[in-house]
Amino acid sequence: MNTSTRKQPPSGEYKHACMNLETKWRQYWDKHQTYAATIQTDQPKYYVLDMFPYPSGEGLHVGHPVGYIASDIIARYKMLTGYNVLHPMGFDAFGLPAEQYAIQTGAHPQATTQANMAKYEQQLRQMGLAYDWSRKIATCDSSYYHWTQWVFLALYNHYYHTKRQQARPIAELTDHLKTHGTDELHAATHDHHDLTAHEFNQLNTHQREHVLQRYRLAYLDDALVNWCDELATVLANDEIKDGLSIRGGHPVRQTKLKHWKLRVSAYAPRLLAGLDNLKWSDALKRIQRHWLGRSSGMQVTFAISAAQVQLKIFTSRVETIYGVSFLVMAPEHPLATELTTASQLEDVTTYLHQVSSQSLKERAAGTNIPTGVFTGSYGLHPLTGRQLPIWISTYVLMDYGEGAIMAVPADDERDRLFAEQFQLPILRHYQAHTPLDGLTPTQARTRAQELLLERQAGQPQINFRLRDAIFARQRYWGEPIPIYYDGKTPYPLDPAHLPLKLPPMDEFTPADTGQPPLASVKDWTYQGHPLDVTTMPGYAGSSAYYLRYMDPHNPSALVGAAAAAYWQNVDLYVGGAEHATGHLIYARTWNMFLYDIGISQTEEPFKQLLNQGMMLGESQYIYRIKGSNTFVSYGRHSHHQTQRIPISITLVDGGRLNLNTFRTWRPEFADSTFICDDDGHFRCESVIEKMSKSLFNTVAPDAIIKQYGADTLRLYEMFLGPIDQAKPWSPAKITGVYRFLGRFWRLFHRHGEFAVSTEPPTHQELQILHKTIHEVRSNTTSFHFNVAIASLMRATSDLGRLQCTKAKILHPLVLLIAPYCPHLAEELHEKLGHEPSLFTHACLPEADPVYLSDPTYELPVSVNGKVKFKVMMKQEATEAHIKAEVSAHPLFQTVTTTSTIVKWIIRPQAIVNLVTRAKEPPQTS
Ligand code: ANZ
Repeated sequence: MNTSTRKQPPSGEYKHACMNLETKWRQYWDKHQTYAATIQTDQPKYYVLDMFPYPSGEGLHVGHPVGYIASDIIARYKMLTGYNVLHPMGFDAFGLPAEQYAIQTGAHPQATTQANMAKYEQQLRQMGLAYDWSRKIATCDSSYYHWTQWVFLALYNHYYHTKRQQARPIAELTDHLKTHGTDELHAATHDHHDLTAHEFNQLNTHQREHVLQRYRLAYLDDALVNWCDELATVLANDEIKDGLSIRGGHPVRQTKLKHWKLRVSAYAPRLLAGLDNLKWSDALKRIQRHWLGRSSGMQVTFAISAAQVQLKIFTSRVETIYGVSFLVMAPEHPLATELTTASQLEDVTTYLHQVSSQSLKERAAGTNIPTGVFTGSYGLHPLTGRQLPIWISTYVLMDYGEGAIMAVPADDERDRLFAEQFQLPILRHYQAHTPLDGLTPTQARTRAQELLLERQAGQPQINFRLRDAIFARQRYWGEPIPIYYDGKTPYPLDPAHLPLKLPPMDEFTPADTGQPPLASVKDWTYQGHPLDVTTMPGYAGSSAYYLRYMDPHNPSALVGAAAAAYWQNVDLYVGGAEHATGHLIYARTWNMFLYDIGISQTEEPFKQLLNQGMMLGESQYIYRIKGSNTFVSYGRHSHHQTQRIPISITLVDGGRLNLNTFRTWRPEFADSTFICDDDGHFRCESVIEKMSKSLFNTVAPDAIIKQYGADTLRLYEMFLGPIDQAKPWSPAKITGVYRFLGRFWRLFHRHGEFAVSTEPPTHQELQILHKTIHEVRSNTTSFHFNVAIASLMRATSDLGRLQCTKAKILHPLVLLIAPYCPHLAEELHEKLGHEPSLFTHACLPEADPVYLSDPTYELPVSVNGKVKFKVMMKQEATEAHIKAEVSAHPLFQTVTTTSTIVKWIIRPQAIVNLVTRAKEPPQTS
């Protein structure tokens, strides 16, 4: 290494320059709208999108930008490789936290959300992310939720045609009902009832609407929901864990409520098939497939001995049909009361009452010790005619299959437990003495299907586990639902009257009655009719936002035809893996629907998806003796007598607690006492885990940017490790990255002055450059950002060692680092005499294969162990070639004039050693 460079302070010059140049370039980009995207039909488009954040009060921590920096690198890389890039950002601004916060503090969600968005935007801007801020959207702006409401109305006005596998206008369905009734009706429904055309035509408007609700893609349904008293809202299954709300940990119970639902289940087959063509990770596809839960089996009909009705069940194991010994219905099954006999009425009523007040948790617990009640009725086995008692139990779920099962205790664990609990028969050898005797399970399945089909007691059925999604929240801070009521019958608003604006309110603590806040708004009416009082759930605003970004200011459409035709869909979507199910299922469903009705141009919204790994923090815990204010140093504590408390990482230095600062951290710790180690120190327990405000282990990016600049933060976050893996934040390593940028900067400077030459580069310099171009390009497009950075680092040291100051090498290097460190790159690009912005005018260099694989190598030739000269050799040279080449070398002659070669030792690719003996001086006679 060049010693004069080494003597300089680690990053002196860059350190002085970086703050000013970063501000300068951010201002430049803003002023010149460098990242504003416009339709360029002669240029290929690239749409790169971040999952937009919910702007929480805490602001961003260093974990959040991992994804934003990754997508930014790709966006900039695409700009430099000829694409017209759309890279927008906005805010998912409706939601419960702002409302909860408002209830606690009195600060209005509108005000806190605005303030939080401003803070987020400022934080994002200072990272130098190439967003087209002119396209910013916030889901809580009425100009945006206008279109969320519009999609809702469109869903309301369509049904799903199961044969065409497409959404169709509800008017077509009405026509069909008027002329054919439900005959030959191929419409997805949650509640099928046969109806003749005559019957339908006899219905009044209200009754007809009641029928249509069974088919609309957005419909009202009276169904079981997870209700949380504390949050006064319905929660989705993925918002609950172990019977408690994930947010806040409040108890959740099941209750019946009429609310809006979206018929996402209708799209399940397409959601499944579509996965095959997406560039998503296998892990993510697996999660989605599991969530969709395709199950193929049979619907089997059991006649009821004493009633006119039949009981339908779903089984995926029809080959076990001879082992059926009883039937079980879910407590909510519509036939539950009908099938209950007089003598069982009391027991059944008690049971149904008991389970209706159970929480989900209690219900889940019931699967270990099953509960249930006999209805008194019997079903007839379609193949054996055997009488099968019909039971009711919570282990059968209403919203799967038919809400009823055939129990095969010999083959199904839950059925066995139930049979044992209630002493029901267990038919052990179900295959013996039946038409399935001696068949393999697959053959038995086919045979059982045939038998049931012959007797018209069964038909093949494909079930998806995916449920229709609840689309309502009993809360204030969300999009109002554009529906009004005439009596109990819902009617849609005229789309021309959208947006239906959220009325200003100051007091929205949920009433004990469970009535949503909007119920207490005076004049919450539409043309004299009361409006719906629920608001849309969190996922509403995020389900089509990628389309709105394409045309964010369009006053008359969600997205105009030209914009949708040009931008198509998202080429790369970057975000957290926690959205693997909810958001990605809803957004795909909305997009498929919008595709069906001609708004979206492609069936899938997100072609490629990158899940960034989580940034882990280092939390600190201390141990308090239970019921006291005395703390015990880590290691001296006993687990059962102490309580583990997370504390702020700012109170700890080198694993030791700063006792005085700790006492002032929280009023309740003011008079704490400490049992320290023998050396007088109080030790804390350090744990690497998720970075989160509640663990006080978050690190904000602001201070780091202030100290080192945004380019260092960007580079550091990408250099920490593979993008898709979780990694701990380790600030000690920032200085290494910072020093690298100092070295990079010094390639262009001598004694603090910009100094670059126009000399032509050497072969070796070109080799370094082109190898780096190749590595940075391929590792950037494959998201191996850390590897690409390592290549840039290697090139920097190699060129530094060669004291290369040549523009022909250094300018391409600037372009290579530009996606990663855009500020630094813009500055050097300008200093090299090029027009800014490099993201508008420059092109990423391409690797010239000539310099990539070096076809020749230098082979040292030694004489008696001492290297005398080197020959250029072809990689594939054989020993014979080598001998010939070496012998032809001019210096070989000097060897042979004075000595005789005794031995050739040839090691291709390594060395040639000549063993020689001095020549006898010529005999003079
Ligand atoms: C008989 C049988 C025998 C079953 C056996 C399983 C094993 P997958 O495959 O996940 O779709 N089932 C059907 N509807 C249900 C409901 N609403 N609540 C609870 N369980 C229900 O699961 C289908 C199987 O789950 C069905 O096949 C049914 O039990 C049960 F050895 O029928 B099986």
